[in-house]
Amino acid sequence: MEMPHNRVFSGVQPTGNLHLGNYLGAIKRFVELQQTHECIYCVVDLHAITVWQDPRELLHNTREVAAAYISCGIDPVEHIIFNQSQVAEHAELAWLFNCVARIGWLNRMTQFKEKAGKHRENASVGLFAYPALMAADILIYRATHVPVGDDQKQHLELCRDIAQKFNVDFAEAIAVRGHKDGFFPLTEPLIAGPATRVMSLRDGARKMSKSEASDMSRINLTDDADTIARKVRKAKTDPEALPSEKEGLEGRPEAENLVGIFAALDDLSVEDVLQKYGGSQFQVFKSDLSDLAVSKLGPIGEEMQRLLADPQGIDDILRNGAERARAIAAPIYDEIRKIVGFAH
Ligand code: AQP
Repeated sequence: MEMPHNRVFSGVQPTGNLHLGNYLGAIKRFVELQQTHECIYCVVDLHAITVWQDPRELLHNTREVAAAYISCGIDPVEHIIFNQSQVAEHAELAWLFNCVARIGWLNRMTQFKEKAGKHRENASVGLFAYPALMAADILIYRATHVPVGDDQKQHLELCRDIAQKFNVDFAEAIAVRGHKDGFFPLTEPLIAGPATRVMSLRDGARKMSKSEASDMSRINLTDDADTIARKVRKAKTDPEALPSEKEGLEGRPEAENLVGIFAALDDLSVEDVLQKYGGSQFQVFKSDLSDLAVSKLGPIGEEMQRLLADPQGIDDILRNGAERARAIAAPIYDEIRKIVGFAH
């Protein structure tokens, strides 16, 4: 069994309100990586239920993420799109990783602290164990690279810790079975570009997020042109003109966020954007940003609606993707059983 060299895995939760941050921080990068890597993109429904989901909405949201993947340019024939719960090996390996990961490691996860908030005792066990499932999602394919937004960096570090501990804990059995450099790769996070952390349009100190109560805080992939324009126009800014140099964005989180969004949408660097707009008032910049966002996101939203009109068609794509994902995961999990000493 060969260790893959360029296998990408990543996922998005079907929790509704897919937004510009999910697009620029994750899905747009997923699309680019198809040129150079073997890509497996998952709709992570097992992660979604770490917080209660209405079953009808979960099903719709799962199809919506799949539709977004395809509308943004992911090819479900050349690569793989599927939903996590259809490949049982994710959950099986997650259990094993629950026994490899240490409580102390999970206690340090800032996302759990933020999501559980003051009601920690009331949070689901799944929400706490989330990063072990995420490690299983990646390592059940022995994926080498994972494109994610900046908020997932800590979970990726934990994934590497779990892989390393497994490789050490079972070193002898791994070597006996002929794996020379450990069984799991130390997966590399791919976090790069001008929009790894897109911030709320209402507050430059908060991440743009699906669960934020105010819809004005984010641009949804399904927003129409008027809504996008209104949200950009109303985005919080400061009274100064835009600077010509990157350093001039320091201490101006809202300006920095909008410039980063512009750069990422137009495949430019922040420097390029500032060269063009340095000295301009926000009114001018926002008008161009709004046109740019509408021209990039409008066709995606329209294509999503078209695909969602045929839910059966999306389910077929997910089922086919799941079969192909399982064909990769099953032999890897068989090998893991042998390494660990499960009778088989
Ligand atoms: N604001 C963001 N900027 C850049 N990347 C982002 N991502 C999420 N928000 C931003 C990236 O999108 C991918 C999928 O995210 P997810 O669905 O797994 O969940 P999340 O990170 O919890 O997304 P939200 O929108 O922030 O949801 P809530 O409100 O539930 O917390 C990931 O690669 C993520 O980094």
